[in-house]
Amino acid sequence: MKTRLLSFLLLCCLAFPVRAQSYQPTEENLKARQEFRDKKFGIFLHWGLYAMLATGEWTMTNNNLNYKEYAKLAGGFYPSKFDAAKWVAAIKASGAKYICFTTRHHEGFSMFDTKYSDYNIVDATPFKRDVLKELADECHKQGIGLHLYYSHIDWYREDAVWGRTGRGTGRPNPKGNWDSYYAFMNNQLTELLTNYGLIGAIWFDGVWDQDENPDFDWELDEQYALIHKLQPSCLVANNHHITPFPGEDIQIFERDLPGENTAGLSGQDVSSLPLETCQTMNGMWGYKITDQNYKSTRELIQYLVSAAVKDANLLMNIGPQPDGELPEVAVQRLAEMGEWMKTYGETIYGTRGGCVGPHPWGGTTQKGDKLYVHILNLQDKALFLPLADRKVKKARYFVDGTPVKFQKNNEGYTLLLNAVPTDVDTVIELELD
Ligand code: FHN
Repeated sequence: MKTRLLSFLLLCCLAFPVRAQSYQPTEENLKARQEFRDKKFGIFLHWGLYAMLATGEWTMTNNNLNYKEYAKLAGGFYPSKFDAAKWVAAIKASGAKYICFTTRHHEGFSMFDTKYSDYNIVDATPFKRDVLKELADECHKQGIGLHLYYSHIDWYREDAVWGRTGRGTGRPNPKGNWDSYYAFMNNQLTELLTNYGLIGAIWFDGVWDQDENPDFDWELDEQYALIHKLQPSCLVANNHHITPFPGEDIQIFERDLPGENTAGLSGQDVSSLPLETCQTMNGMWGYKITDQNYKSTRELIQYLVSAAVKDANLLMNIGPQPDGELPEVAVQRLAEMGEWMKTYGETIYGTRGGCVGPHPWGGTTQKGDKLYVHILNLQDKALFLPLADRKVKKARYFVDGTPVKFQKNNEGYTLLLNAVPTDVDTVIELELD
């Protein structure tokens, strides 16, 4: 496995120099990157036919479900309670600034109206509604960004080349027909970037499926160029779990903050691109009926803050139910996060990772001459900050402006707090010279 991964990485490195010279992001794209960094918080939605089986989005391959049998799920998909306005309002209430929606996950079912396959929510289900169109219209109406997840893998289509997953779904030809599948993907991407208004990002997933076949050419350059041609400000993201390829505009981490690798998917270096970490609110991406293991609001807020401290956005996932509603617990978490953001959003939105990096007690975010010290876990009333080369003019509790005393020595400043912090995040605002 290790050798295969190494050859895959080597191949990517060899490919870099050629591609590196050819991609020059446009002004619009560079501006969009900064706006993306300012947003800090997004909500990921994994929704597809798999919601009906309620065992997560990998059920088709995990249980080797035959592709023709699996497709019959579509005939019974009628998410009667789907209400895009309600989804968007609940998500907006959390303080999130964008939604990333799975237009087509590995199962191969298109959750939008597409001319290029009948296996889609309008043509193959009794519901017959383009949920993406409804969602897009609401996002634009309610003023929240829309990003689109798009899988490079397809466990349903016969022309999709087999990777290391989806081998037991009964498709006849492991070799597929790359030219046909590649044209299909690009046609769909053209639809997505033409029919749904302004799209903040295309979020690819699945390149890792060919990690046993390092010579595989996904022809990403051309695909990325197509996206940038159709919507120059649209950011290209690819969750391939390795160092970004040229043509990509942001770097993604899965289930780990940049520079950490507890989940085993994030050994890659942290690049200078805008960063985003995606994480589940419970344990699964797609709806899983038995997974009620939701992270607490405290954990979610602290994760969001920890991402901001590391200069990354958090893309927090929810798996909508088969009836079209967001799970009640998720909606509650969104509301509680939103309450916190109402007070503390100023210390998160529009900030960058601060000059005091991440520490076990928390870390800092920064905007102009304001340094926000986020104390997440400290069993002490004194907090040392290595700020030797900066001058602190003032320190105060962000929440109510109560002044905080501090002492200076050659190495930095020590904040002398009124009490041992117990809040989800005790924020001290420092005014720097
Ligand atoms: O296989 C997918 C998985 O289902 C999910 O979509 C996550 C989200 O980051 N990405 C893949 C695993 O890396």
